[in-house]
Amino acid sequence: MATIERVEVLVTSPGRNFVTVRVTTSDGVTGLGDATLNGRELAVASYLRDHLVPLLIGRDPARIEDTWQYLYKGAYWRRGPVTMTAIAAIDVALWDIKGKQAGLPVYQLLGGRSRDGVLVYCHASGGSVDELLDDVAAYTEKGFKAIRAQAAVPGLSGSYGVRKGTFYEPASTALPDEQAWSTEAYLDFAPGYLGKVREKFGFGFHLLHDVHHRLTPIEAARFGRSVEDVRLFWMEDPTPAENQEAFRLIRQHTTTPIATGEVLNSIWDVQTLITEQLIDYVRTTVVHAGGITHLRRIFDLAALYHVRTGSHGATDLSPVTTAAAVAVDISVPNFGIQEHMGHTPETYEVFRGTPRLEDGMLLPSEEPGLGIEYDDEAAARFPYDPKYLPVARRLDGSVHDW
Ligand code: CS2
Ligand code: MG
Repeated sequence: MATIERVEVLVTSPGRNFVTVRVTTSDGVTGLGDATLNGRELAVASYLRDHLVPLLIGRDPARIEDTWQYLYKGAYWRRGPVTMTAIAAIDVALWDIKGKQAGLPVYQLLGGRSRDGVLVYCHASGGSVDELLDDVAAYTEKGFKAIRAQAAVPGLSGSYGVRKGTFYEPASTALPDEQAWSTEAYLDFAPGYLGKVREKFGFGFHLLHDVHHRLTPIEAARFGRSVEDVRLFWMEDPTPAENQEAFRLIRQHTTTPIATGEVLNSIWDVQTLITEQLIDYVRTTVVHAGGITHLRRIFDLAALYHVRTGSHGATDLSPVTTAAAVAVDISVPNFGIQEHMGHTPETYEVFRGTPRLEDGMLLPSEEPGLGIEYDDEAAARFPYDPKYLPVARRLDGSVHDW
């Protein structure tokens, strides 16, 4: 029986910071898992190096479920982004190994294809409404069938999601960038530009918007109501989700579909949201919600309540996560949509073999496992570079949800 012989924690920064786990078995098979937690990367790297690696050497790599329970229950201190990202990386690496040992792509181990491709959405943004409209035009020409729209609110440095250059990278400064925010200015401005997108381009594609946790429940209810004619595919993270019950108030006032979950890490963090049907899309990911093993549990619960999947897929989730996400997305019955921002050319120098994008759909690799190779030589060229996510401050100077 093969055993786990080596577990490496690889840190590199090709275009941005990534932490990757590589598990190697005694018969020379390797598996990769993403362990990147934006702005807190080294906390996960240490959790892995100092606490999980010693527990894995000599174990049977084939016992994925048992290893998951061993790491989750054995920690005593359960849940949370650092723990669940570390467990996720090991879990995904073991699925990669099982696929390679079986000579099958991971999606075949998860029950095979339930659809021909994975519908994705891209990010259109603009420092002005005109810039946003140009960006939407560019993405529709590229064949995208679903587009997220974000524009800068005049006078506010803290508008979320507005790209500078080719890629949107929120963690770009050596210390948190403190950005000015006004909910009033946003609520007065955002519904207007979303309406303009529909005016110019019609309803022939899905339109999404990320509120990014910035509103109180009643403000979110008002926002949802103010964009009902825009027929958004979803409004995302309308209010912080620590208090799941808060979504009841939003639900009472608007039929705009709601998506949340990218910062949530376990089935317990979304249980009320799903069982009370307070959301329409759950955005938990393989990398931050305990890997393929736990994410499927979340999605199975969601399926019982007609909640669809809408996994997070920003640039700070590595191509290993893209491949694992596509393996889950193409097989689960209640798939909704997958976020896909893409990565920088440097990132693809290190991570080879990312799923193919065709006509607004991601297609899984047919290679055994996840089909991603990690280039150590390339990775060595990009040393870790500490970066922080911004902090939003209201006009009175107080800290606000970023
Ligand atoms: C966002 C992300 O893509 C999204 O939906 O919410 O840009 C998010 O802010 C970053 O991934 C945080 O690291
Ligand atoms: Mg988001």
